[in-house]
Amino acid sequence: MKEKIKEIMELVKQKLNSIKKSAEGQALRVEFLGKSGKITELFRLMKEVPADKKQEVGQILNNAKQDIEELISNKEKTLQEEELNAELNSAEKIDITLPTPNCTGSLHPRTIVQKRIEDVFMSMGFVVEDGNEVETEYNNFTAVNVPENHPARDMQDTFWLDNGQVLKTHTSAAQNRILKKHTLPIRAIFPGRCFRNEDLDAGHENTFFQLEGVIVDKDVSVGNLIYFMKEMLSKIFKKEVEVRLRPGFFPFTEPSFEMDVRCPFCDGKGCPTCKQGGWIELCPCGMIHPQVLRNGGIDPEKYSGCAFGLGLDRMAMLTFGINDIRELNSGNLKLLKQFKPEE
Ligand code: FA5
Repeated sequence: MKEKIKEIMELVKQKLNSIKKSAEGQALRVEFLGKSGKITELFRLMKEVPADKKQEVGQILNNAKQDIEELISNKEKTLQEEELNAELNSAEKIDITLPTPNCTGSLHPRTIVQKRIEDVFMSMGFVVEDGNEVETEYNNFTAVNVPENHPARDMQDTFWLDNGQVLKTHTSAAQNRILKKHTLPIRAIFPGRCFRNEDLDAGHENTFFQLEGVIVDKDVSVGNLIYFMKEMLSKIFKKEVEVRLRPGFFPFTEPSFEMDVRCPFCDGKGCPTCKQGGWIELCPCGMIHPQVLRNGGIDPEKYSGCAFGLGLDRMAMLTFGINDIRELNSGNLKLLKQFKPEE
């Protein structure tokens, strides 16, 4: 047996001397140590070794196995280093300092607008929060005063999961969590992806984005709401803007409004963007309903709040003159990469 092992070790060394690539090491491992390898075969012969020699022979075989593994691994390591050096010195070098020719990515127009709006609100002391895309029925509907069987649920038909949760239909779904999470007073905005089972057209997608804001403090009034919205819009459109409120309806605000902005593109004279009407319908909003405050653990006798839900796609379309919302989700790079953050 000892002779046999000596022969095998010689063979291993010879074969190792002749290999030129690190990948060839594995074939040798199989040849000598694999299931039908030469050393494995010897282990099978152990049953023929007399009992008093078994321990000694077993030890020799195990040592041989370890030595072969070590020889192969060392050779592989040496060859790998040589291969790496050869690659680094080859003519095929990649110069990572070279500028990439016209293939850098760009921000999506909606992301550009979202970042701009976030910056303005952060400068006014708002925190930016995140919301879930999959929500509980409670957060999406019940917590914001839309109980089961309320007709307002029909206005926001959505996609239900087997476990009873929903793809959130509006960013208002995060209101309850945010009211509970923050200590008063609260100034928070929370952008997010929303989903509705909609008939699609140039203004409606089944997947779209909103940016919601809530302000809760002592004596918050409609005046605060108008102030913050005017500030934000003036900074976004880079000019003083005029807004107006029309009555609206949402179960989670009382009173509820639709906020319009005097068309910043024609100063209200009438143009294709405002469909000649001089005003652009922009943002539903209102004073947070006392029950919604109560659901969020806030005493409506002591505190009041206002909230708004801006359509981010709509803002992006207005800002960049895109006239069909479906372009925003189209993945049409020719269109999408035209827009720059500093525009
Ligand atoms: C709401 O979703 C309310 N949660 C907004 C709100 C928040 C009101 C806080 C009061 C207080 P509404 O369904 O109108 O409201 O949607 C708000 C905005 O989201 C719309 O003005 C529109 O810009 C955008 N939006 C709604 N549905 C779609 C859609 N299918 N595709 C694209 N944008 C949409």
